[in-house]
Amino acid sequence: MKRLLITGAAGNLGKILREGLKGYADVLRLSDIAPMDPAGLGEEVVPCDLSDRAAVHELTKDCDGIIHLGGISIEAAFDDLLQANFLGTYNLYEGARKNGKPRILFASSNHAIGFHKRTTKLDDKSELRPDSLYGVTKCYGEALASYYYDKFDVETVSLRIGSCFEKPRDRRMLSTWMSPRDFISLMKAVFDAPMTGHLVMYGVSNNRTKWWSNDHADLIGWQPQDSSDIFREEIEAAFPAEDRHDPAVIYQGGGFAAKGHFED
Ligand code: NAI
Ligand code: 15L
Repeated sequence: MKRLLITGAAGNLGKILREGLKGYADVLRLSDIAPMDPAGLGEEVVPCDLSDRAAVHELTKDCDGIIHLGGISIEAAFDDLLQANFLGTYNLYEGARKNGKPRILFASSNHAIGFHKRTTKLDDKSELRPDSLYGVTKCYGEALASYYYDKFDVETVSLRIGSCFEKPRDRRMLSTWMSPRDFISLMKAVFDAPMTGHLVMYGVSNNRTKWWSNDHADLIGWQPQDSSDIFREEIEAAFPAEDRHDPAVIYQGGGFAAKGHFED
């Protein structure tokens, strides 16, 4: 891998990958609208607003792979999501199409399917049920990825990330957690795979309880190493037992699904 572009490089996951993918590509091209640390050895820092099509066209030149993390990562006003997530992701795909069609990792989210109940086990074929406008932007990104593969042969892994943090932050995350280490190994598997087509996957560690089947992850040979179980006692002691009538507990999307639930 000569040059790997990471959008959203100033964010939580971007910082994890900046460190974790050191040396994986000859050059990591790091991009964000927010300030980033200066480029180190084997790095290029290229500030860019994803909603600026001409700038994204330049940004996506000469890349062998793209990890698209950039955009708004929580629920937000439609007009803001429109610029960063809808327009930004379109610009990214157009840039990729016109600049040699590098494979893309699209950071989708569990909030694309967050209105499924926790008692339903999902896989890559499950119906999209977004739990927020933010989740709708992720459904759109997955649809765009599918379209750009079918029509233009741009490959994508659409990764429905659960909760990628140092450790789970509440009881829900005991099921949705993905360790940073598993995330890094997954990124390598995505770009090492001989082919992916458009593949939908779940970004989740090997937790004891989980709501998503990732059997098709075998297609790219990824095996998560970590499990939230080592945090279970600590989390269960810190957070009260869950109320099974609470929408945040009924639905996989948790607070994203519960917020504004059946309200005006
Ligand atoms: P984050 O909010 O920390 O990082 C997102 C980055 O995108 C920020 O640095 C922000 O400045 C940048 N950005 C926003 N608008 C932009 C624009 N118009 N142009 C250029 N850059 C822009 O989010 P995080 O946690 O690092 O997540 C990364 C991606 O993964 C996001 O797309 C998020 O939706 C997705 N994801 C993350 C999960 C997690 O557990 N951290 C779970 C599910 C999905
Ligand atoms: C997401 O999509 C968010 O980007 C992240 O901040 C977490 O809230 C995560 O989902 C989650 O569901 O835990």
